[in-house]
Amino acid sequence: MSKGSTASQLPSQPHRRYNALSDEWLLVSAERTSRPWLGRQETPPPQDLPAYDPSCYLCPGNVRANGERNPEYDSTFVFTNDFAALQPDTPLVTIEDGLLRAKSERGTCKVICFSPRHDLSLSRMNATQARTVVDLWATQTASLGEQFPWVQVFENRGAPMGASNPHPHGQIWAGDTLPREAEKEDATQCRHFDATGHRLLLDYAEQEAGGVRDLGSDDDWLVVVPFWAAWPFETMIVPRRAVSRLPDLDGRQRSSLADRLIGLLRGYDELFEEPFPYSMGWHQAPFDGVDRPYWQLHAHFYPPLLRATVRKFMVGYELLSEPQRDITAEDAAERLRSAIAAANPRAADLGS
Ligand code: H2U
Ligand code: ZN
Repeated sequence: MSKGSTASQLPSQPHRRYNALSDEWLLVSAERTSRPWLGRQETPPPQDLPAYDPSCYLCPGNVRANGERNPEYDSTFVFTNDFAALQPDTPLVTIEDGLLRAKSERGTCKVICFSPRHDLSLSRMNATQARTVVDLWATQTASLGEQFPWVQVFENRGAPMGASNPHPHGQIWAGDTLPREAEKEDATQCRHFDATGHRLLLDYAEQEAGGVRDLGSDDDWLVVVPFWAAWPFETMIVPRRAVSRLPDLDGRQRSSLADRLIGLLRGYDELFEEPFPYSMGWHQAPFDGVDRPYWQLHAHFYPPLLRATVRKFMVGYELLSEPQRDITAEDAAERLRSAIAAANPRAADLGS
């Protein structure tokens, strides 16, 4: 079967798709975007940020909410979140009372500043600067993985995704237990490996590369709108060789990741001609000492916008039944490919 034929067989009428990574189904009902919208309008974020903002709690030399002063850092800067959701010394308590079960959780939360420049979002970085962020993700993962089984690297960008500040930054939360999303992906990847001897996401990359949802993959990385995407412009980045965790990436993979990343993010910013909000993050094999040959590193990007000023609300049906999307993954991929080409004019593909 040729690449893309699966998509062309799909009905334009409502249908459901299977998410092989989360073992969940979602509803695809395209053509709903033309319906009238009198609801909430998103306000475009400010475009002209200063290189330094005296009121920003992440800029070098400024004072944070807890009274501590940031160093005059000139590359990246990491600190323990002043309002951490997880603490390393939480007393261990377990409650088992019939159906009421609870258990304390230990961990830590870091804030990671990508650059001293208040205005230098990942999408505006050059490849060398973006590579610095990739290396930061990897070194922080390695050190937190020595202490905690689960390391969650992520970035919230833009007010619609709850980012508190436009200064380029992400977070890392590390904890003692595999959280819900990790458990789902652990189970599906394990099952696929047991059944086929292959990593699920490497088989998936093989099936998607060069196809209708491909956004400009190279030899090292698949960049794709997943077949099962739930958010309108959701994407995934997956290494095309077996890699379990960020610190395992070699120099070449890191540099090409930096290229793919900025290419994709520039495309996102181009799509609605404004800084594009998203939550992104890396899923990587747990650091719990268990042999998990089936685990493949990958990043998810979950942008909330359907149109420039209209966000996709995951509400009634989505909360109560299952996620539903309004444009097909193939349409989203086509629009993103055009935006990526327009934003990276000298590149034949992503970010080069
Ligand atoms: P978000 O923009 O993704 O919310 O991340 C910013 C984090 O920075 C947030 O979790 C922390 C908040 O708790 N923070 C500090 O640790 N110190 C501060 O002075 C303000 C914000
Ligand atoms: Zn700042």
